[in-house]
Amino acid sequence: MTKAAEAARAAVEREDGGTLRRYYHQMLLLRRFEERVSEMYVKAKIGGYCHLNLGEEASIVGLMDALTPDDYIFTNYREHGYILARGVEPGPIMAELFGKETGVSGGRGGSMHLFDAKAHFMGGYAIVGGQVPLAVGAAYALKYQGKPGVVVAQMGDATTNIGAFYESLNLAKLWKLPILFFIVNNGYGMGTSVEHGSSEPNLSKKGGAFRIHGERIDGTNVLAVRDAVRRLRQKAEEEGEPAILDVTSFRFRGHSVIDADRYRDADAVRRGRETFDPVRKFAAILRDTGIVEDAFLKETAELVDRMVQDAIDFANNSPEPKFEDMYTHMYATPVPNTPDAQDAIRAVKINRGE
Ligand SMILES: Cc1ncc(C[n+]2csc(CCOP(=O)(O)OP(=O)(O)O)c2C)c(N)n1
Ligand SMILES: [Mg+2]
Repeated sequence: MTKAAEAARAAVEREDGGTLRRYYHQMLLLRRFEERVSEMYVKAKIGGYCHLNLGEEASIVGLMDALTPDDYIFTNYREHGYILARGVEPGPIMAELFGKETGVSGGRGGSMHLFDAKAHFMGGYAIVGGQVPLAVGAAYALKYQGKPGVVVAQMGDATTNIGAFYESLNLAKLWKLPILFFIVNNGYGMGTSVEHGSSEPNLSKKGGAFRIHGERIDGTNVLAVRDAVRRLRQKAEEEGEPAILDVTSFRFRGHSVIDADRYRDADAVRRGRETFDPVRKFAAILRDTGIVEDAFLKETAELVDRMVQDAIDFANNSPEPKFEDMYTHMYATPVPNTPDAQDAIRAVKINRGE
């Protein structure tokens, strides 16, 4: 056994069994949800772009378990797992992907724009880096209003090459804001590897010029992620000390569900999936340490399958948004009788086959 594997096993043995079983259940829910989403996309139930969290389950569950209900989360467009792990019901999340009225964003946002204000889940942003300055603004608001909690700015590795990232780091440190920059380092920004896109491949160092502390964390180890987030979260909240977390993982599929992933060697991808599968690794360690038996793994799989099937049924049986509501939830004044608006309505009707 490697040193890392020994340490991982020892950490599991120190942990309470109920907590470990809960993490496994959540990680498997994320896994099955994304697998079925991929299937629903092929069946044309889901339109637009769609990005999956496959391979990132441990980093998501570890992060979310370390947060409190006061905390706020801003993410990129690869966010299905985050809102699920935040405890939002799978049905309205799936319904949002299906563009239905019952979706978390009323069917107006889709896969990249999941949102739930009550859960402090501030969404899904499609513009790379767009969420980062917004998260800094929210952290400023918490500090200004003297409220408890921290803000998490989740992003991908390639996002650390965007200018707004550095402006955000500067203000976060300068103003001593309660914020964590949670970088999901899945090795790629679309078809560009970290080594090709970033002059500093160790992303935890990218706050150096701003005197921001950074750490690299194994994103396939749920306990390692949770413990790092807990520790850094506390410093952010109590001392106004922001931090960068460079959380490594392996991207199981192409960038989005329609990416054929031709720029990666197929054998290397197969090997990567075997080596870095956080769900399988966790199941193996729980079984080897005697914390769970095969029956538990089987029951959990059945339970999760049912939950995701229920979410799909809910989404399928939900109504489409109504035409009369086309201009609700908008900042601009509705102008439903202009020729442009009538064209838009006709286009949607044609799409729906009406
Ligand atoms: C400002 C901007 N530039 C380019 C794009 C196109 N784009 C979408 S995702 C992406 C890659 C981002 O990769 P990363 O930050 O590593 O996140 P990941 O997809 O791996 O989660 C790019 C370039 C965009 N959406 N916004
Ligand atoms: Mg990436």
